[in-house]
Amino acid sequence: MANTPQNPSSPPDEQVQREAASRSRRAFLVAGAAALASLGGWRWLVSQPKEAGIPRPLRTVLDANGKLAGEYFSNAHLAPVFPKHLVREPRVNGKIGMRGEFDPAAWRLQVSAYADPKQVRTFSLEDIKALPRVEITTELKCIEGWSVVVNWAGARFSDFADKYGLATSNGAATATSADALAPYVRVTTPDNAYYVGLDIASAMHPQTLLCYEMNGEPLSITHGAPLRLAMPVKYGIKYLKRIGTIQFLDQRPADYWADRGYDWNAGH
Ligand SMILES: Nc1nc2c(c(=O)[nH]1)N[C@H]1C(S)=C(S)[C@@H](COP(=O)(O)O)O[C@H]1N2
Ligand SMILES: [Mo]
Repeated sequence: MANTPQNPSSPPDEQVQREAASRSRRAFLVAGAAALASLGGWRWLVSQPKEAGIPRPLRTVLDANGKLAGEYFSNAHLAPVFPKHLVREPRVNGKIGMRGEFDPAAWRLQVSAYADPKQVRTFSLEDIKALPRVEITTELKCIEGWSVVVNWAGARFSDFADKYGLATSNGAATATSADALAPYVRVTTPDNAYYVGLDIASAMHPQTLLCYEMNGEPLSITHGAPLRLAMPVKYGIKYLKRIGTIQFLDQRPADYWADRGYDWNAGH
């Protein structure tokens, strides 16, 4: 992990300006969404009907065989999926945290679990690939106003967290009560220059993937190899490329674009 941070405080101006311009175009939408957003995420989750003491969506997401997921999540809760023939190659759109030397072969994912935040656990790409492979064809929507249908393949974030007991306060694979789960997740590039904050419900959403393939090919370096996020219920700003670290946290983490004025949730 010998990455040289490349001026993390000075992101590419051009992209900042483009994203900022889209922000003002979208300002009226965001204002309207803010009221909804304040009811969203964790608070929405804990207000859900309980099953065995766990808010039902979480119980569902954490269910090992995944069978309940399709029953509980209606289409309204899932981002729409598309036929595979509609996929296109997305443009490479954002290089923050992706400058400098990088050796994917030497890459390791560094995780701070909720139960043991001081200890850093490392995972290889093989560990991620050993989890059930999930494919999904959804729309990647950028706040700049474009969208493209992309086929993603990888492991469910929830399968990863569940298998290694990363999200629970006692390190168990599955939460036994809602407050045993970390409320937030922080994901960063290896150099920490790009970072996203996620509420646990979005991170554990069944469509949130740790991706290693895009449109049937191994992920390219510019699209985030060896591992990136895809979360179809969010805008592209949350699809962090080149994941270096994942932390499960009590406090709402900072988010690169939220720090620059954009809606922290960035859902759609
Ligand atoms: N590390 C990193 N990840 C990132 C970005 C970035 O600047 N750096 N930009 C985001 C934005 S704004 C978008 S729209 C998507 C675009 O993904 P793509 O480049 O694979 O098309 O990546 C996201 N992930
Ligand atoms: Mo974007």
